[in-house]
Amino acid sequence: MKKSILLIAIFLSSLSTIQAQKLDIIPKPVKVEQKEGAFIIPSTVQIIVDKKIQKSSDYIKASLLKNAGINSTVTAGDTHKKNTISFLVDEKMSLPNEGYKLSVTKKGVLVKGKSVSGVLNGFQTLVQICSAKDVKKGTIPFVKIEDYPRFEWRGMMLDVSRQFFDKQTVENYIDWLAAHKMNVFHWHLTDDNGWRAEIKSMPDLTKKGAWRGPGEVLLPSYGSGNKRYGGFYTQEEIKEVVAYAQDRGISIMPEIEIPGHSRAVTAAYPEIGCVTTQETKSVQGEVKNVWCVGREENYQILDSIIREFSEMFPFEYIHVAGDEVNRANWEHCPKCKALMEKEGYTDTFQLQNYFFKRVEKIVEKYHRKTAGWNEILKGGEVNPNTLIFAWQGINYGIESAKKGHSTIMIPGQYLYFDMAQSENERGHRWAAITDTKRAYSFEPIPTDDLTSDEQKLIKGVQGALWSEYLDRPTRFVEYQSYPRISALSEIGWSKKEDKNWDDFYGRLTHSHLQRLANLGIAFRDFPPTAI
Ligand code: TNX
Repeated sequence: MKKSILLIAIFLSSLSTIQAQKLDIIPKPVKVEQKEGAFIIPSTVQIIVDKKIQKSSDYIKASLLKNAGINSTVTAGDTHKKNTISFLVDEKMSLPNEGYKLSVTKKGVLVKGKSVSGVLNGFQTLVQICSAKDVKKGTIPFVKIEDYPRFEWRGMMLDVSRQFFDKQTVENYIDWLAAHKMNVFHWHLTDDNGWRAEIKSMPDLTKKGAWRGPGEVLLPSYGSGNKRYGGFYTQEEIKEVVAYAQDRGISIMPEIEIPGHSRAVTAAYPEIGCVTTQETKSVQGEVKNVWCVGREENYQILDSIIREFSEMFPFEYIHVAGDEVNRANWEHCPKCKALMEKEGYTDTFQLQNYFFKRVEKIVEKYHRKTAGWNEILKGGEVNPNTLIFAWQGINYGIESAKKGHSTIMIPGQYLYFDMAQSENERGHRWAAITDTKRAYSFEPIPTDDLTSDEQKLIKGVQGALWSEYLDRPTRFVEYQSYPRISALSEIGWSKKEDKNWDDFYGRLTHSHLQRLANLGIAFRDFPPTAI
C-alpha cells in the first residue's frame, strides 16, 4: 500500500516537472506529447534540409540564431542523422496539407512535413519551443508533435497606400507572419492616396500617382502634412519580396483597387475617370476617384495593368477590390449612362457587375482567379470561382458561401487591426473597439447558418491593417498588429475545441510576448502603453 502511494507520488511529481516546462506554442498545435529529458544541442549543430527546401536554408539558419540563439551549419540531404536537426519533406505522410510531425529524442530533432510549407510550419514550432521561457538554453525538451491547420487560408492585409512602408518594413512584416504559421500576405498596393507598384506600360501611375503634397498631383492626406510624401516599389523589388515571402512559406496576393478608391489613378491619368456633369464624393470624401466604366479604352488599360501584375505575382489570385465604389459618379457621366441604356440596366450596381465580369475575363486571360470585397456580389452574378472577402460582417460571409463562393472571413468588427484597442487609444472606431481578447473571440464558421457543404466554402480568415492612422513612427504598425495577429493565427490554425482565451493569454504572457520582442516587434503590452 505504502509502496504504491510512493509510486503514485513519484509519478505525479514527474508529471508536474513535465507540465511545468511549458512550451507555450502559438498557434496551439493539434497534439503535443512531452516526455522527460532533453536533447542537448551541440555548440554548432548540423542541420540537414531536404533538397526541396534548400532555398529556405539561409532563413532557417538565421532565424534559429536570432530567435533561439542556436548556431548551425546547414547541409542538403534526405536522411536524418544522429545529433542533427533534420527537415524532411515526405509527401506520403498521412496528414492534411501543410501538416508536420516534429520529434525531439536523444538522437536529435526530426521535422517531417507533407509539403515544403508543412516543414516550415514545423520549423516555426521548433523555434518557439527553443524560445519558450521554461526551456533551458542549449536544450530541446523531448516531445512528439503532430500538427496541421484548421483553415487553408490564414492571411493578413497591409495597406501601403495611405502610408508607404518601405521594402524592409514589408519584409519584416512577412517574417512576423511566418513566425505565426500564417500563409498569405495580402498587399493592398493601390488606393486614393498613392499607387505603389511600378507599371511599365503606365509609368505615371508611380511617377505621379505615388506622391502627394506641394507640386504633386495628389493632395496631402493622412498625416503627410504639407510636405512631399510617397514612394513605390519597382517591379524588381516586388519580385524580391515575393521570393523572400516564398522562402518563408508565405504567398503574396496583390490587390489593385478598382473601380473605386482610385484618385491616384485619375490624378495621373485624368482620362481614366468619368467626365461628369456633377461632382460627388466617396465615403472618404474623395472626388474623381472612380474608373469610368463606359470608356472602352479603360479595359485595354486594365488588361496591361493586370498582365504586369500577373508577371510580378505568381499567386493563384489577384484581388480587384470593388469596395465602397462611388457609383453616383456614373449617374452623372454621359458614357456610363449610355452604357447603362445600351445594356438595359436600371441601377448602377448592374453597371458595377458589368465591370467586374469584364475584369474577371482579363484576370482569367492571365491564368489567375479573381478575388474581391463582398460588394462585388451586388448587381448580378460573378464567376463562381471568384473568391469573396467578407469585410462588412459575418452575414456577408454567410451570404457569399450560400451563393457558392469560396469565402474569406475578414469582419471589420473583429479583425480590422486599424481599430483602436481601447477607448483611450488611437485608431478607427467605426467597426468596434477591438482588443486582443475580442479579436481572439471571433469564430469563422457560423454552424447554425450554414450547411456542411457551405461551411467548406469558408476557406479561412484574414486580418487587415488599413493605414490612415499609421502616420506615426513605423512602430505604430507593430503596436496595432501585435499581439492581435498572434490571436488571429490561432483562429486560423488551431482546432475550434482548443480555443480558450485564458489558456492563450497564459501562453502569450508567459513566453510569446518575449518572442515578439526578440523578433524586434514593438507590440502592444498588457496593460497598454499607448504610443
Ligand atoms: C473601409 S474595408 C475600407 C478602407 C478603409 C477602412 C478603414 C474596405 C474594403 N474599405 O478603405 O481604409 O474601412 O477601416
